[in-house]
Amino acid sequence: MSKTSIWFKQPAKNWNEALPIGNGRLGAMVFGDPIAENIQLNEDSLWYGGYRDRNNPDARTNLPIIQQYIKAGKLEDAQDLATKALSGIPDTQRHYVPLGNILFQFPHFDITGYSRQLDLEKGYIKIKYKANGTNYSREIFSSFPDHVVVVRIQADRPASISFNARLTRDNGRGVERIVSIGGDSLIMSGNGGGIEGSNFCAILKAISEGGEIKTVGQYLTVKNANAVTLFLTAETSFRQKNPEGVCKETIKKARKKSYDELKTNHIMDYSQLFSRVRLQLGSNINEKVKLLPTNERLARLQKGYEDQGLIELYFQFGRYLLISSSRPGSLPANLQGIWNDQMRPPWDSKYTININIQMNYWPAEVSNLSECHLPLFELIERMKVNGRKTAKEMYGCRGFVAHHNTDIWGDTAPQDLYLPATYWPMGAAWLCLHLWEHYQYTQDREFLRKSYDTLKEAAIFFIDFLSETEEGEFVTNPSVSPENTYILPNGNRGILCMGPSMDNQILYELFNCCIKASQLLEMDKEFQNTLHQYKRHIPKPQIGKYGQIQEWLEDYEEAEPGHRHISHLFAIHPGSQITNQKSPELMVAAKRTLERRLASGGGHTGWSRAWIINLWARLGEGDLAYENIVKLLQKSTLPNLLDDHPPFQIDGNFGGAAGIVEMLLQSHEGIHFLPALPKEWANGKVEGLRARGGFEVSFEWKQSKIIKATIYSKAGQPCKIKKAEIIRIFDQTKNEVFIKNINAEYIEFKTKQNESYDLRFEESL
Ligand code: FUC
Repeated sequence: MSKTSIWFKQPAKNWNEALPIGNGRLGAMVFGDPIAENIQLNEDSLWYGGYRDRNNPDARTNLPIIQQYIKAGKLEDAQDLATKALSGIPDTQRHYVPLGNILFQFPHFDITGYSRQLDLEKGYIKIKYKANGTNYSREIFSSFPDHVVVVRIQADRPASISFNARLTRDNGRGVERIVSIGGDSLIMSGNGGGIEGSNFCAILKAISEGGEIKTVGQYLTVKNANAVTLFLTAETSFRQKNPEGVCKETIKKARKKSYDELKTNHIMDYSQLFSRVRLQLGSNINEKVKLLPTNERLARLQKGYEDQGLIELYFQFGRYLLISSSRPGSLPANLQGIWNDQMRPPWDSKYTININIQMNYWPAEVSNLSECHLPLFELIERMKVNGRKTAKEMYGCRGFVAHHNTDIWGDTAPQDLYLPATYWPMGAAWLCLHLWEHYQYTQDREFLRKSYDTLKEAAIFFIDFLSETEEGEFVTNPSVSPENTYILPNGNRGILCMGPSMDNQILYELFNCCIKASQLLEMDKEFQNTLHQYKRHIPKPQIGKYGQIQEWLEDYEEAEPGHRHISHLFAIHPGSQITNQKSPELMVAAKRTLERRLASGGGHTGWSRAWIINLWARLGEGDLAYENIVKLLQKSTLPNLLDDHPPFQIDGNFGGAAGIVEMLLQSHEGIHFLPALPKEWANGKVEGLRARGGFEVSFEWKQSKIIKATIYSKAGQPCKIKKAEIIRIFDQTKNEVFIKNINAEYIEFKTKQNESYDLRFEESL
């Protein structure tokens, strides 16, 4: 059993125990049943329906009336009119649908010695068992270089592999054709649904070594083979003019390669990404526990036992999931990554952008998977085109806007008729901060130059849209604090509002990064000045009557003090407007805010819990962050380690993985080692994390103190570090490097591109 693997002693009883594989685009959930194997398939671009212009034609004329109602406190009128005039028509975007299943029947009996493992180091599933006295194995992976899911079946006795397999999709829904080609392949083609839904095609081909292979009706039949390799590929008309032609070409190329060659290609490609980061938490991991199947380890932890190894595994699984669901050229990871078995999945398995999809990408840069971030940027570009139209037609504004959801088409018109979420104009603004984040970690100026217009257009929308309050502040109107409700002093409830704290905090970050980007690129001075002026008028975070960060412009009571969204702490994480250096009093208020949320039942969804981990990490509260990691695993994790909203939703996996890093390393104000180390992780080491400024960072700590670190400079930028005990820095030639004191808390040293630096701390000196 590989050290870093998720494994079971039984086949999956249901989807929540099945194991995911993916190459960014082609995904599968493998159940591993020795007799009735089910490989549930997804292709990331198979969605229901095509693009529709859903912009509400009555928005623009009614917007000033709604805004006036909100200013005058006529909330019911505002909410009633907004529901009619600001909703998209129809009110829902498109949903993601499954591709189908490969169903197998094996004539096996007397099954013993069963195991099923997902090897995270190599990115493939291995199933082993003994049946009818023969040892069987299956290996399954989804290859990024060869664009196929590969299933390899082997046995330790000749001529002992026989099975039937077929391709199916929800009792035939959307399937137009299943045909056999060449006696060893099946083609299933059809349509995702709706008038302009994408066409899809999937091909399953088998190659056997020895024995007989043929198709009968819609079945692929293998008899008495020594070994079998199956290939599955799929395409849709979202990407390809001729999905079937492309599938055939892909299979033709794949079948020219031996199984070993395909497997080596896959492992090389996958592990090149995965192996960049190593993590070891704590030094006294119980070796016996490490050998237990993952579901048993999880059950143990759920009963209250410690298992740092399981936390390491959870972290690496988050990275595995990102590599498997978001690769250059694929769509970004949606609410379920790419893994969905339902025709009408929860929240459409699309892109909720008032926290969820942003959270999916929190581990991308820090955990050294920067290229996995790229699909998100392609989606933003599609959203920009639609969002310009939404900005113009619904708001009469320049720039581009998106609300709290988008879909494969980059639809930007509001989703749902749900007041607490629908009329929130900040989706594009928040997403665009990811462009800046990517730049900060990579220092890729060319990327910044290309992305600048997108950032700028996101900001321009607000130059036109913001309303001035009587106090001279510039605020969004209408908006909401996702997805909370407030109580007015007279006891009435309100949802729509002006300038909720989260909006102000996002605007602060957006304007700041536009200013910084234009300075770096030495362009657009005039726009810089405009943004500077606007920034001054954006409301600052306020402390309310409970000592908390106010969620709204007024210090309203919250209808749900334990609400899962913690929008008003955006400025702590993922933003960095509030830090100990800048505003210690707001840090105290932020702690109070989180305590109140948690005391009232907050963190009850996986992603909410994951956000809390990141927030405690930024607040320097290692023990509290750790407590919430344990709760994430105890309350919001399925046996296959996928996040349980409930139901399955992947954001918590990604947010949880990012939170673990945030506890060990932060870089929003310069590199800070071990900013929130819990007592359970007194010793440990990590290799290959990334920090802003273009640095790759590895370090080791003992008795809760950092003892050594290596910083590799990818971009030759000066490196700022938070002071830690005594520090000395040596370059590659072992010469000591000059350290400049920036202030009482930070030091800085110059770096050369592609050189590494050894940092020595008290213990190691
Ligand atoms: C937001 C959250 C829900 C859920 C959905 C997909 O609306 O409030 O909890 O995660 O997105």
